[in-house]
Amino acid sequence: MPVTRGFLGRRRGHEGRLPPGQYDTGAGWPVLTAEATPVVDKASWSLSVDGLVERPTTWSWDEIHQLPESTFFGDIHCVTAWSKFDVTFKGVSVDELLDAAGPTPDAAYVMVHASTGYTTNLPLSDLVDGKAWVVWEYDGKPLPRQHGGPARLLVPHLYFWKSAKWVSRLELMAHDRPGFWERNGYHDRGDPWLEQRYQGD
Ligand SMILES: Nc1nc2c(c(=O)[nH]1)N[C@H]1C(S)=C(S)[C@@H](COP(=O)(O)O)O[C@H]1N2
Ligand SMILES: [Mo]
Repeated sequence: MPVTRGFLGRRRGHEGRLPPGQYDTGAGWPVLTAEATPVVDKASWSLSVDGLVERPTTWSWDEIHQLPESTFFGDIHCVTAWSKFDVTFKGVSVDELLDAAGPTPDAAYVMVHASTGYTTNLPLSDLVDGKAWVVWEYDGKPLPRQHGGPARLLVPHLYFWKSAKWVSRLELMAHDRPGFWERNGYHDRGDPWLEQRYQGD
């Protein structure tokens, strides 16, 4: 019988799923926002993939919903030490967006921009092969505004500061450049299993 990770998670609890130095925040979901929470209207919402791509592409709210939907079920980990188990998000895989835009051979890093000006950087390899999503639903409901609604990036295998709320642009680059928290002392990559919290970790 096929057994999904979610089934195992509910059946067997959370052993082995808490990265070092993290605690289980339980049913709550803390809000961590550096800027003022914006009101982002779906009618004017857009997401662009540009920079080192063959076909710079911008999707409207309706257009992005034409892409094949995909669901993430799993865990998220914030650098401030809370982890949250068994979260469900729905949206589109970043792979779909990159397939449309066509990264050029020299594209190796991505600067993720939010409409508020928040930025975070990642290696392109951390956004491909089913590891990252642009999501608009949490737990079957529209993503709440304070959590990045109408849509945010989701990169659950890295600390949650990489998951930019109110995401508006993925800029493909040849060379790495630090984003907002990375300029302010956070680790460039942020793997929770390696406890890459701060520069030098
Ligand atoms: N635009 C934006 N995105 C952001 C942040 C932010 O301050 N602004 N904070 C990051 C951090 S540090 C974390 S832990 C998560 C928090 O997401 P949440 O408020 O939905 O829990 O969003 C990340 N994305
Ligand atoms: Mo965070």
